[in-house]
Amino acid sequence: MALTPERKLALEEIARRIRVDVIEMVHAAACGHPGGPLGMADFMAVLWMEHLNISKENLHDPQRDRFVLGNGHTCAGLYSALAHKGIVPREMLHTFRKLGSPLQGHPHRNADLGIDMSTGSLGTGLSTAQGMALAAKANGWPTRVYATSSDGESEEGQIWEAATSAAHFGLSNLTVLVDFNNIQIDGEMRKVMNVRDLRQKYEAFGWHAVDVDGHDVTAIDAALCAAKAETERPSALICHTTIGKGVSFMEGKAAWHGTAPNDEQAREALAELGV
Ligand SMILES: Cc1ncc(C[n+]2csc(CCOP(=O)(O)OP(=O)(O)O)c2C)c(N)n1
Repeated sequence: MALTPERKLALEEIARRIRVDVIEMVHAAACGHPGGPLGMADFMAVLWMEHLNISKENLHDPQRDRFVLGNGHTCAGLYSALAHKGIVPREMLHTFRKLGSPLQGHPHRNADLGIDMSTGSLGTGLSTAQGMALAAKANGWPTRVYATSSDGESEEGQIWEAATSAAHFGLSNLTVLVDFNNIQIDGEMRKVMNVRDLRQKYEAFGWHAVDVDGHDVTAIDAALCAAKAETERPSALICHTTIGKGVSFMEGKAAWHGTAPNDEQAREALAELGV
C-alpha cells in the first residue's frame, strides 16, 4: 500500500532531522563525512522507520532484521537513525568520533546499539550481509537483511563476488540500497572509475534491480515493498541521490565527501535545514 500523505510528510521530517543531526555531529567532531549521509537521509528514513524490523525491544532477538552500512564512512546518518529508533541514546550523538565513544568515524560492531557490522573498508559490507541472509535462510528465519553501498564502493571487486553468490543462493531476503550520487572521495565517479549502469549490472548478476529517485520517499517505499515481495532473487535499489542534499553549498560537491563545516558553514547549513 502506498504511503499516506501524513506518513510521507512524517518520513520527510525524519529525513530533515537526520540531516540536522549529521551537520551537528560532524561540526562538533570537526571531522567526518557530511556529504554522503545528507544524500542518503531520505532512503535511510524510509528504511529505518518504515521497513527495518529492528527496535530496542528485539535488539537481541537473533531472528530480527539486520543492517550493514557498506559505505561505512556515512555512519553519522546511521547513528542518527538509531537515535530516532530510540536505540542509541540521543545524548550519545554528541560523542561522535570522540576517544572512547562507541560512535566512531566508521561503524564498530556493537550488539547493544544495533550496529550489526564493523565497516569502513569498502567492499566488505555486502559480503557480510549476504552471509547473514544465507544463515537466516538456512535457519528458516523471517530475518531480512539490508545493506547500503555506493557508486564508489561498486568499484570494489568484492561487491561483485557477493552479488554472484547472493543470486546463486537465491537470497530474496537480501536488499542492497546503493547511494548513487556520481561522487566519490577523489571527485566525479565517472571520471575516476566509471561503474556505469548499476541496475543493468545487478540484473546481469541475477538480481531484481530498479532505479529509484533517492529523494522521493514514496518511490523508495514502493521499491522496498517490491523487494519484500520478491521470492527468488536478492534486490538492488539503485538510489539516485545528490551528495550534500538539503544544504545548497554542499550539493553536488565532492569536497564535502569528507570535510567538516566550520562554525559559519554549520550555522548556514542548519538555517537551510530549518533550525
Ligand atoms: C578498501 C577501501 N579503499 C579505499 C577507501 C578510502 N575511501 C573512503 S570513502 C571512499 C570513496 C567512496 O565512494 P562513495 O561511497 O561513492 O563516496 P561518497 O558518495 O560518500 O562521497 C574511498 C575510496 C576505503 N575506505 N576502503
